[in-house]
Amino acid sequence: QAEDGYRLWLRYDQVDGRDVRSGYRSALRAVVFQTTAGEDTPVIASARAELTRGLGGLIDRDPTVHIVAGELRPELGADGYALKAVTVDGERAVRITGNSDAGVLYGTFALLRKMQLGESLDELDETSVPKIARRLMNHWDNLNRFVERGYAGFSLWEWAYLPEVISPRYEDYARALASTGINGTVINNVNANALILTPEYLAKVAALADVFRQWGIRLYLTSRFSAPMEIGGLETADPLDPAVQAWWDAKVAEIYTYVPDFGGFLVKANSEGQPGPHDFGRDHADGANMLAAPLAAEGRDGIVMWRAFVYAFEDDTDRVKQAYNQFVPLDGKFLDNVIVQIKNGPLDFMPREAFSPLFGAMPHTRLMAELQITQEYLGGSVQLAYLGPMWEEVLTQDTYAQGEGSTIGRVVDGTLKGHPLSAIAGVANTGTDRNWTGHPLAQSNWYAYGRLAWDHELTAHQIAEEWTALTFDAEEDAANEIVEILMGSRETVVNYSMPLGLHHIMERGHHYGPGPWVMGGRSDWTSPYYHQANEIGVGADRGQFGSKAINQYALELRQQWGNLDTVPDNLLLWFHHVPWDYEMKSGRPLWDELALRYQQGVDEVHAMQARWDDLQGKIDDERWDATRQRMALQEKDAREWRDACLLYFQQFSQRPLPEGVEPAE
Ligand code: GCW
Repeated sequence: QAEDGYRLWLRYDQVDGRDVRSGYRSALRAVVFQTTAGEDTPVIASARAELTRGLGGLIDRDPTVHIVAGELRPELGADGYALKAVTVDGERAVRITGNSDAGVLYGTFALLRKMQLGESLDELDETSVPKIARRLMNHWDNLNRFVERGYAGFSLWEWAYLPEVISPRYEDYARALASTGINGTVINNVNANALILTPEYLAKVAALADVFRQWGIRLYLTSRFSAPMEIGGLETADPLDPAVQAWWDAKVAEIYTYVPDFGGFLVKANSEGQPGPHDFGRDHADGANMLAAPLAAEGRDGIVMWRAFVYAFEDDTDRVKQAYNQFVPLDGKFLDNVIVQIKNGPLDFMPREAFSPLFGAMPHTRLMAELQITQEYLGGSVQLAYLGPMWEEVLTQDTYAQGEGSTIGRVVDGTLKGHPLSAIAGVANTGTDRNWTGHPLAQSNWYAYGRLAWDHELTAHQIAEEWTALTFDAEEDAANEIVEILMGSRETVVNYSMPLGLHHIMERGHHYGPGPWVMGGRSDWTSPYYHQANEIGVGADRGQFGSKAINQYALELRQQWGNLDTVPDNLLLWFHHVPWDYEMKSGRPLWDELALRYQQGVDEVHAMQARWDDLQGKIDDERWDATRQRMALQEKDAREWRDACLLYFQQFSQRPLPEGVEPAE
């Protein structure tokens, strides 16, 4: 039973129902893998192994696999696939076509997924092409195996044993990624350690890359900007110094001798104490281009993902404005193989924030989104927050950069500006926990990220349904119930922690519980900087009389969000400082509304617990009980959030709790 968690969504238990089983058996006498090369490659071998594993479990069949060459199908692009019911030697078969072996691999997983979902194969004829070219995981894993903001055990990478000892888990990890279409992984923390670029570590890195490659996954590394000084013996890391450029050129060439299909670098520079080009009087483009040049030399197709998560304490402009201020003047200055990696919000992965205005502001630069799968600000791996709805909200958000319909999804997939290089990143929630993610239901976030990276137009609901069906043996009613619980869970966390656009009011350091009060140290790491509560009201004024952050958005949004009458409740306190007695859309004064939202969050956790209790016996006991226990802790946490925040803000509002809100214990 413990394996239920380990197997993730790749369970392949026997298909229920004799009819369905026999239908599948007769439709799948053989499988044809068709690529332009028609070769049996290591990736094709993985696809075949997965098919054997999957069909063995689902219908107890080891099909004959034919590998054939076919015409290029331009509409499938590099990684897309087509599934089609065909006849081979008079027998029914399914043909999986891709231009590349990776396409066939993704098609194989798609076929197995359809069968796990009980879909018919009879008239099978469909294609699917990923909208984004580089679909990446980001691991904030340190070389000592501590995972920054990781809540599911230690890093999966066993540095001390590599390269000789290869944990079987590396392959299971790679299979899980490939099953959703992920094709790249950055294995180390953006708060980088230069040691990973030394030969000793590169040999270990190469061993991991060898495993991942068989599943169509390219390996990427973070690079510490000051590496030439730390491991190269140079006196400077100035990007315009020829000796520094030469050092990186040689280093990149060396990396390719270890990892011939190396994907490139991810860089956090001049942010939160990390070194960067500003240390040498240069800008982000100087730094990124220096690293990008050798990655594009000699036929290589490596890229630099340069993070826009930058802010400095010394800069006294509103923190949410700083990235835009630093990057927009550099638009057009980055080399073609540089892509700027932007967190969905301008602050930092809050339960809800306005989107980063950079998405609508750098037309001549390739831009990618960084989403956070790990729940740094949404309860670690204790609290349930299915993030599909949050990412759907982000990806469908209109930037109006080119008029209506300029969604973040279209910025990121490159179609808005016709940029050929497109990418997306998700900060991993995986670790050595037996079930990979700690909270059994947090696997849904890993899955949802992968599915959205492939197709950002899938809905969060659709993905939740899929994941639930793949993950649990539940009857329809119970499965629907799980989907509903998942779907509401993120908004519940918003309600009991940071409703109405409140943000960054969590406890410092661990970021887990409430901490709206003053804590010593840097003001930009303390909550009053963000909520600005006083006797008059609460919220950050980012309008024309405040920090003017709103001016970083398109006119349509400036008008909508800048106006108290039209700003949605859920971003109210993100953009406005609002009097405690301000009459909300509900007709209630702000203070009452705020208190009731906190209460609503707690009530929703209670309702969720009751619904979960009813699922006892309808899914396996182990995962049911593990989730039940976490919900008990979440309930305590939710009350703590409500009580701490309301007691704190009440000092300013000086108003009684409205009816229906339970007083603090
Ligand atoms: O959210 C903050 C986190 C840091 C993280 C940083 C970043 C990796 O608290 O732990 O560092 O963001 O994204 O660089």
